[in-house]
Amino acid sequence: MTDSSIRHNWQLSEISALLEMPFNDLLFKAQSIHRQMFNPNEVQISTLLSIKTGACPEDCGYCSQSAKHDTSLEKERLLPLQQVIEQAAEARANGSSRFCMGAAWRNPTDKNLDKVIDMVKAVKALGMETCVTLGMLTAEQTRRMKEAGLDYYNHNLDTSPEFYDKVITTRTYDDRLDTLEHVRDAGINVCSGGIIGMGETEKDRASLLQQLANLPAHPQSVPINMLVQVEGTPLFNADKLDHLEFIRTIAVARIIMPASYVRLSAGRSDMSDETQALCFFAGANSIFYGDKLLTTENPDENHDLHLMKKLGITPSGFKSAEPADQLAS
Ligand code: SAM
Ligand code: DTB
Ligand code: SF4
Repeated sequence: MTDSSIRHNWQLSEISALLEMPFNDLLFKAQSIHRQMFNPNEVQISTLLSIKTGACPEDCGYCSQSAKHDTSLEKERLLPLQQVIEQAAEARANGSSRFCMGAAWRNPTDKNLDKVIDMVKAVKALGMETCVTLGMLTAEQTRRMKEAGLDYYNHNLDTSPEFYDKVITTRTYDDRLDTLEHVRDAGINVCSGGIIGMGETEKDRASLLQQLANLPAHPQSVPINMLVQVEGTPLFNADKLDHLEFIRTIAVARIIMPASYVRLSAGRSDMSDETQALCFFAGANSIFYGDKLLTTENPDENHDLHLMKKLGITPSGFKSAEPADQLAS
């Protein structure tokens, strides 16, 4: 068996042992596998847009958009198609090749899905890849999304099955696994990961990674979010995460899902350049690009372009020629 073998039978003890390796050994292993599978100096970039913000009936303890939490978020109705097209065109002009649209729903109604399908078709017509995250989907709804040409569906497991009910009570872990099954069965690329820094233990992190790696197929994209603490949510003031633990989580995701894109996702605004550089070294090879995630901030584009330039990283999602080089030095 080579280091980069694709396995779906990871034991919790094996994953915990990886998480606990000496840091240098762990990063060396992750980087070695990364190099067997990917160009180590390329990072895929996507732009996010919240197409329907706030007033969500779910109670996810980290989320600014839950109607159950008293956050200062402005609620919005589903954006009109034209506005979505304009935002996607702007993202494309800034060099992004994938456009991800998120809605604060438990699940879309069929009527809402019709509207999202129009958005997917319009964004694809701009020559961009599409990704949406709309909550739970039925098998039939997933087939319709596939027909519309959707490239990726994002639906996170968020945390371990053991810690899950400390964070979310309005939908079950199995509900999430069911949606992932529909997405996989429909032939849409799966984007699924979780959040680190919610007060979970190292064992919970191992257990989340085990769930992801032991799915029938590894998600093509694995977003690892660092909790963005939002005032008014139950997880505001959760114990601050040691960023070295976050980097370790990225490294283990790289090792156990060697062919997947591992996305250094939410939380980059709270990370130093050095922390992000270590995440890339540990095998992260995709990011969200643009100064806003869904409702919270992300590093601005210039900062990211400078960082990539400093690290000699080429944004592989860029359509235009090497925007990192267009910067003044
Ligand atoms: N409502 C849909 C759902 O939950 O499936 C889609 C949108 S939801 C905001 C997408 C993912 O963003 C969540 O599953 C969670 O992993 C991540 N997320 C949301 N709020 C976050 C926060 N404050 N910090 C880090 N990640 C967050
Ligand atoms: C994912 O795993 N992270 C993105 C995307 N999938 C949709 C969302 C991060 C949201 C961070 C909090 C916010 O901006 O509301
Ligand atoms: Fe709603 Fe998604 Fe936020 Fe949960 S994470 S409250 S489902 S928008």
